[in-house]
Amino acid sequence: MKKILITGATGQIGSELTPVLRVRYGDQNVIAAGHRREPDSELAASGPFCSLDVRDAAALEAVVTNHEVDTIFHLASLLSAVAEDRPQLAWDINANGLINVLEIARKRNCSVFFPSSIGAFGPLTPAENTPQDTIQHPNTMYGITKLSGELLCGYYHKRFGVDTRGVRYPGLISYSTLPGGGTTDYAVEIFHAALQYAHYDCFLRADTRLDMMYMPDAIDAAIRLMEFDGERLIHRNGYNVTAMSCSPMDLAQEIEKHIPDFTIGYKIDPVRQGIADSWPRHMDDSVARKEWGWKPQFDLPAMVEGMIRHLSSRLTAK
Ligand code: AKB
Repeated sequence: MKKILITGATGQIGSELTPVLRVRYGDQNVIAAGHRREPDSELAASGPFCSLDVRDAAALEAVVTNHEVDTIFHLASLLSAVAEDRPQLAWDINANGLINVLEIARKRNCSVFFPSSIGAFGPLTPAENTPQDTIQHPNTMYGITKLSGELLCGYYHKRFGVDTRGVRYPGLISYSTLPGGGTTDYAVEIFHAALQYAHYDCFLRADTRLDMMYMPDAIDAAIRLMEFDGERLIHRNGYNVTAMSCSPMDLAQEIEKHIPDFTIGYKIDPVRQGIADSWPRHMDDSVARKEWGWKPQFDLPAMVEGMIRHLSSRLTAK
């Protein structure tokens, strides 16, 4: 990786991956691209930033060519709940955007990182210890675009030799950027509400257990996989990766250890509950551990401690 383009750089993963890659590869060698959302001042000031809609193949090609990009972290995507609300738009951004990225990667010999998701699984998937290779059959538009993405990345590698790689992320938890329109967003919102109001009304049932991961581990997974010797990768795309499996009730109990008067209530959103019920409860990520050394650093108590510490200092500084 010498010249890196990050699409969706202003989003939940991009806004944390960009600074880490800039430290590692040099500010000028990491081009952050975002659509509509204004970059925060740090992101725009610390290196090149461009406004880019991944559905615009010509604009994408111009950025890749002008900056001599050799690696693309393609993070631009609609999340599950918003994709269910606007399925045609989700297909356009998530699937057509990815095809544009893969095509330019084919032409310009770029490596591509594509984040799939637990959303690529569906109600027929074994929910406990979900194997790496298993029945998927997602029943949401988000899941359909993520599964198609895994397959397209595999196809471009086999057919055209494009160096595609990717993981299936669980719900991601971070203190610096709020997610937007996901089913696992509750796991971030709960911290903001706990620190500001000591109460949170959760849109998923108390016992809805899903895989989760603290953002530093998610960033580490992306970089570790992209820096790994490609010759030694067998699966390449759609690696199961997880760090913990917890429900809203588990998370609330852990938060209570830091904020004793914290309370949680439940106001179920049937759409997001339906999506969550179709996802695995806990993935088996042993293939990623074996093939490229994936190993998360943060379990539930360590993540909760980090979130409360960082978020409270941010809220106090405001
Ligand atoms: C979402 O909830 O849509 C995402 C995901 C699990 O892919 N966070």
